[in-house]
Amino acid sequence: MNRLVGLFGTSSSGKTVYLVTLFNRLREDPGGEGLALDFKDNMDSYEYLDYLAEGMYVHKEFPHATDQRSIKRVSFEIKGISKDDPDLIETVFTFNTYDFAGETMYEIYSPSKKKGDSSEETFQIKDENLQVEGDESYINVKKSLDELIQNSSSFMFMVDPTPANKFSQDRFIFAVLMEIITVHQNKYKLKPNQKLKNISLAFVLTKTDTYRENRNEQRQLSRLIGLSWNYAKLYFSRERIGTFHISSLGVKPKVEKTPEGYEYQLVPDNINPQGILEPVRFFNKQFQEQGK
Ligand SMILES: Nc1nc2c(ncn2[C@@H]2O[C@H](COP(=O)(O)OP(=O)(O)OP(=O)(O)O)[C@@H](O)[C@H]2O)c(=O)[nH]1
Ligand SMILES: [Mg+2]
Repeated sequence: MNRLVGLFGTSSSGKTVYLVTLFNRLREDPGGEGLALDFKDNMDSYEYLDYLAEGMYVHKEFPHATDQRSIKRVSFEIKGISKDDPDLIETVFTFNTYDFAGETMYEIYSPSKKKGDSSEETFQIKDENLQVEGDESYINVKKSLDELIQNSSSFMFMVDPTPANKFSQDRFIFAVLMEIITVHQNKYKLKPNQKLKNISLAFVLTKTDTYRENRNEQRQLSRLIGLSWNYAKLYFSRERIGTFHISSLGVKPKVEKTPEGYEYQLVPDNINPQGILEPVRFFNKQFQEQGK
């Protein structure tokens, strides 16, 4: 079983901001939390996150909504450092994802899409990781996402507590779950009514700084993504489903208005992420158990 985690979430659910604050936290305090990042052969991921971190922490700018036509593979290893023996690197897993525009993912997996639509052509986009000219720098997004689903043994879903469209968010996550189930049932030749016992799922409620009430994650998930949540409980093993609430910022950002009346959020000066390491610890534990 590989140790790849695929990250999914609709547009604006907080994927990119999460990756940046996680990066910054573990970079500031390598090993202090018993966890460290290792970029190894993934220096482009390092540069990408470093660039976004500078934007957020120095220039106080949120990452732009990830460009629909761009695609960024973000890949790093997370190492667990043993508490008993700091010289020992205990466990390792690779966090491998594409920082995709949620919008693009949504269009691809939206089940309302008519069968027979050629998503093949619609989703040929430039791969910024590839430094070659011409046709070869274009990759098929649908194929990359399918590959991510095929190759990952675990999945993380970012759930926006204040989605632009609640129904769309649920439908999107549901569609991705269906894809995961189909792909893995085929891969391991399972019967259609068999659970996927080896796959771990983390449902992560983001932006919890924006509300006080209702910290009960399962109740929140039922309310926000009822269909997906029920489906997950049905097809995956209960011990392999983790639920979390996080705030990548830790404080509610102030809202300002441009002279034209357009509202935007200011990056707070005192970013103080809450709970962002919990999903990482969950995967670490899941992989350790699988490894036994
Ligand atoms: N209050 C609050 N807002 C947040 C938090 N994290 C992200 N946001 C807001 O949500 C917006 C979208 O976050 P992103 O991380 O860019 O979302 P994304 O999932 O990468 O979205 P796409 O790239 O469009 O798919 C940010 O610009 C912030 O305004 C958080 O912890 N708290
Ligand atoms: Mg993004």
